[in-house]
Amino acid sequence: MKVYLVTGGAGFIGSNYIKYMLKNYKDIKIIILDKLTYAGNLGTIKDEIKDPRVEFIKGDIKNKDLVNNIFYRYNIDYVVNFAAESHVDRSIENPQVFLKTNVLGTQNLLDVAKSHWIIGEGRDGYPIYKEKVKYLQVSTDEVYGSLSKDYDRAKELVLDDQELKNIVKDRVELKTYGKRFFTEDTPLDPRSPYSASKASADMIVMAYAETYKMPVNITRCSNNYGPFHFPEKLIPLMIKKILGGDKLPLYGDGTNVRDWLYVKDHVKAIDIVLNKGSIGEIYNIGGFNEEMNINIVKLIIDSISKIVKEEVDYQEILNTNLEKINYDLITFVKDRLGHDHRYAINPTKIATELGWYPETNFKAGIERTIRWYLDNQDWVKEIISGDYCEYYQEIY
Ligand code: NAD
Ligand code: TDX
Repeated sequence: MKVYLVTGGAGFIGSNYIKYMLKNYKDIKIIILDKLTYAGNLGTIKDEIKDPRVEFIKGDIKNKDLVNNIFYRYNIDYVVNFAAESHVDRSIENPQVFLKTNVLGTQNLLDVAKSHWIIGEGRDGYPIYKEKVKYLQVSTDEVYGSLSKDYDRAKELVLDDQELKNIVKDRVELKTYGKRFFTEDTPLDPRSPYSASKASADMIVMAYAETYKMPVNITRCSNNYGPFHFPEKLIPLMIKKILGGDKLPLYGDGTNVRDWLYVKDHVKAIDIVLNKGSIGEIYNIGGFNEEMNINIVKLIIDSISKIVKEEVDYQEILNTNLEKINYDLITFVKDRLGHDHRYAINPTKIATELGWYPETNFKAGIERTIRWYLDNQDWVKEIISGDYCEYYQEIY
């Protein structure tokens, strides 16, 4: 039986990963380590923590003694590190906690895992590790920096339409805003304190792979959306504000582009990389599903109006009149400092080497997500109490 240490498991993607794993594997043990910051919520994993296959431990990934005790007690085979400060706007306000958690936390996990997994020393002087152990760092496309119309660097792949189609094989619709994409070889060029902290963490992971030959993988995924997404991020924030009849703040002119992937497609990819990924390799994860922020917000407005018009029970949730849910709610506000223009992932490597493909069409995924938020208003109310409210009072 494999024992997984899943850090940040009470957050958005970590919780979706745990749900996926419990559904798809019978004989596993999952130890969740989460500090329960403003972004972590036990309500998100309330059923999972009752499962006999799961142990929940509240704590910090930077705490060496705690992580050491977890390794002694549970004999961990896999570490999947989701724990992070994850919101770009917060990193602009307060960078230090990003460096502490994202960089030093990662280094602490690597150090403890290394000390428990080494079983000897080879003739070449490098450590020998227990068989079938692995550390997986969950990273982001933001480490590659920003793509824009005048952006021209040699290592980004240029793909034509047929090549794009060969990769997604008609499973989902394609939407791109340029021919240039990040590959695993694109040089790191982070531009926000958040992405700089994630890039630093990636470099530390690769340093442990090179220096100590530690068995690691890094995954770099594009923007996720789906259930349990904290309502400070674009999609859940807009859903929440529309239901409340509030103005919808779009940064700058709303033309920045993100590549969106349904969270369930992401967690499946992580499972595949952990099982099949070659040691020491980095895998980009994304779905060729780019969209401008303004179009996303319009799509959410249209979808909510349609669903609520057709299913009258949902009208009780609204704090506004149905007729007021329209594009007039959109308000252009001051741009994010250093706002990256476009992210676009090329997932050829994970598709061709490991057989992973995006499966969820964007419109269907957005509708599913909206319905989830409509059906889970108690979760939204619970998670937005506390620190989150104070932060938003300061900003808006
Ligand atoms: P999230 O903010 O929803 O969750 C982060 C979780 O980590 C929370 O449960 C929080 O309590 C926990 N945490 C924070 N600091 C901790 C610490 N010091 N010790 C222990 N636990 C701590 O984030 P998310 O959106 O689920 O992102 C998970 C990971 O995926 C992050 O590493 C992020 O960089 C990466 N990522 C996110 C996206 C995205 O679109 N959300 C895309 C690509 C990569
Ligand atoms: O109110 C808003 N208005 C707005 O125009 C918010 C919150 C965002 N935006 C814009 C900024 C971005 O161009 O929408 C886009 C998406 O913003 P976020 O949801 O904050 O995501 P992003 O900054 O792209 O980062 C996300 O994807 C990559 C995650 O938060 C990261 O953790 C992940 O690594």
